Amino acid sequence: MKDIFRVRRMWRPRGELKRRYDVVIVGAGSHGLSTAYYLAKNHGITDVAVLDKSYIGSGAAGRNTTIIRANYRTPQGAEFYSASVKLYEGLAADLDFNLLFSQQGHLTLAHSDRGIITANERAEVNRLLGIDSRVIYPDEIAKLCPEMNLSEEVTWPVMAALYHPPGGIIRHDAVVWGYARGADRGGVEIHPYTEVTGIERSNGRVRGVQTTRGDIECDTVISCTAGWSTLVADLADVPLPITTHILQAFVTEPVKPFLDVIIVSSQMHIYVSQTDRGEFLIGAEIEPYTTYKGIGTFPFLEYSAKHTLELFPQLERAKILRSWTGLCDLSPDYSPILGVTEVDGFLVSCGWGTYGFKAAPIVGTTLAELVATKQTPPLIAPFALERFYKDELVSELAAAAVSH
Ligand code: PYC
Repeated sequence: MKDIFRVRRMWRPRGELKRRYDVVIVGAGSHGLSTAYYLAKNHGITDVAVLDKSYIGSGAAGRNTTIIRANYRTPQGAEFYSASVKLYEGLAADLDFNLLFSQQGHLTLAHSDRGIITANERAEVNRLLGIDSRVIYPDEIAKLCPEMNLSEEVTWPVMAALYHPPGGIIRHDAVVWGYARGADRGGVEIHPYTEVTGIERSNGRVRGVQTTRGDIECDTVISCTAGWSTLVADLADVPLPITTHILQAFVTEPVKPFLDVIIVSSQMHIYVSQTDRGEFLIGAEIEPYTTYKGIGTFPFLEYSAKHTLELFPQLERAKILRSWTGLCDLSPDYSPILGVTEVDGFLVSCGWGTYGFKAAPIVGTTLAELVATKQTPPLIAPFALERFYKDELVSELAAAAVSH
């Protein structure tokens, strides 16, 4: 065949499943694929299969709102997400893949005295860790975002904001495809449409998994399944303190670019950014009820649009193009659960709520290190499952982009 007709594939087509791998990763989203990528790249561990019950990036990775930031409230959270932002900054070069990362800055609005106190607390924690965050007031906010309505004639006038310059947005599908391509080139096998239906154990340790395409032996199983994490952990009889909720978001039709910062208001339960295609991407808090049903609701569209219009009345005539929901697995302290469980060889990355996508690179590097060295890296030690038994919670409630 002539070369011009030979299309270079992003990754190899799914082949036969082997009967044994060193590591099986459940979930071909941003966490599963980044873990596979760093296992191969950083540790030379390539006898790895990534399994997914659906297509690559079909879960939370394909349904998020692409915000990357490190302005968390706890020192443990801020340090962890800061390491992730740094990895994201070099990721396009590392993967040799354009990820359209735009570090345009992130503003968390404060509309009350209490909001200003929380913003100051977060800024203090961030700055002590070398993270660029500070509280700014309406004159500076107006310079950063002249199009936003800063008048007093709104329900919640803007009094201040936590400004985090390194915050940004990135193309979520590019991140997933870049990691998938990198993992594939490193020798990892990716098997979409291969559902894990059981986790085999004996003497308290993992021996393999059952799948819809046959049984596999392995030494390590890593669950990176976001909203389905409790169901997968149940297969290993590991109870997780997690509830699953949906998060909804929508985009408008594309309009001329005029917003080049990310705007978040916990008080108004919205976050707003403008994508590289010109769409306004708008989301809200997670729904308070637990469900696995990805059905969008009209009340969500109505209140998010209403609140956004208070800040950006010029969007009054913009049409909603599409909306979506994603599953969020929520832990009691709003921090993730990462690392080992009581079943030897069964590791988890879960409990991310709405924070998961922004952690993908640091989850991948730290979990890969844990598998390779059998030692929990200090950066993720605070997020161990056992903290719920020892009452050592890491409360990130105040750092949710919107209350969740
Ligand atoms: O934590 O930045 C965030 C976020 C944005 C949307 C959902 N969570």
